[in-house]
Amino acid sequence: MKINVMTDVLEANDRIAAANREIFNRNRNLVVNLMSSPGAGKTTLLERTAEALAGKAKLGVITGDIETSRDAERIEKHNIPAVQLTTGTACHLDANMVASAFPYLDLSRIDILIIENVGNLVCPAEFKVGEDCKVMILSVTEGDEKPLKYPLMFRESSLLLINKIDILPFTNFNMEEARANALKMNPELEILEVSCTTGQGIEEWVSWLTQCWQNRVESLRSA
Ligand SMILES: Nc1nc2c(ncn2[C@@H]2O[C@H](COP(=O)(O)OP(=O)(O)OP(=O)(O)O)[C@@H](O)[C@H]2O)c(=O)[nH]1
Ligand SMILES: [Mg+2]
Repeated sequence: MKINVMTDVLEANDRIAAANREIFNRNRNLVVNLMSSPGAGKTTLLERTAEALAGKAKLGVITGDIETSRDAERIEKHNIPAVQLTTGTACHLDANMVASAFPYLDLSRIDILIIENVGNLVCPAEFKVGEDCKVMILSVTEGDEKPLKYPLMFRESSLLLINKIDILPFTNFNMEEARANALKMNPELEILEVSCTTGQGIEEWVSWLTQCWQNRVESLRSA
């Protein structure tokens, strides 16, 4: 007898993700699963997003790390509710881990919930958590060939943010090559170039996000 453990694990995860989805629907949340390799700039993007959305939409964050609550503490400084999930050894968040944050967040008071996944370019893309969409960050220090080597995350994402463009001149990152490689993996992928340090491109990212939120509100209204 042959048991496909990975298929069973993903099916079990999908059932919990569907239950999360119902909770997000009831609370009218837009939910974004934010993924990247370690250090690409997820938390810094959330800090810039918190500043840009202040007074416009209510942001909430669930953030996953192997250890420490440093990321949640950084986000809370911007007066955003944030729950830190520490996974111990797990290299991604799954639907059950995300559900374990619900008792600590008032979802009814959140418009846009961003789930910062564990820094890892592979496993987070495999596990649905009940999100509306996946957004990923690739920073210019990681190499323009990464879409070819780690295709799944690029395939699963709706938007790619190419971050740290302020230091582009000091790297051998070829922007055209990176864009072409990413689109080869996913022709539908939207791409924005940003710098979370200088703020370049953040306005475009925030208008992408608020458009998604408006679409979500509209579709819930007509459901
Ligand atoms: N030069 C430059 N540095 C950046 C930019 N965005 C983030 N950083 C720096 O990159 C480092 C990592 O940023 P984080 O936001 O902690 O990255 P992260 O993806 O949340 O990291 P993990 O949660 O550990 O996976 C920090 O030192 C940031 O200041 C950027 O646009 N330009
Ligand atoms: Mg982080």
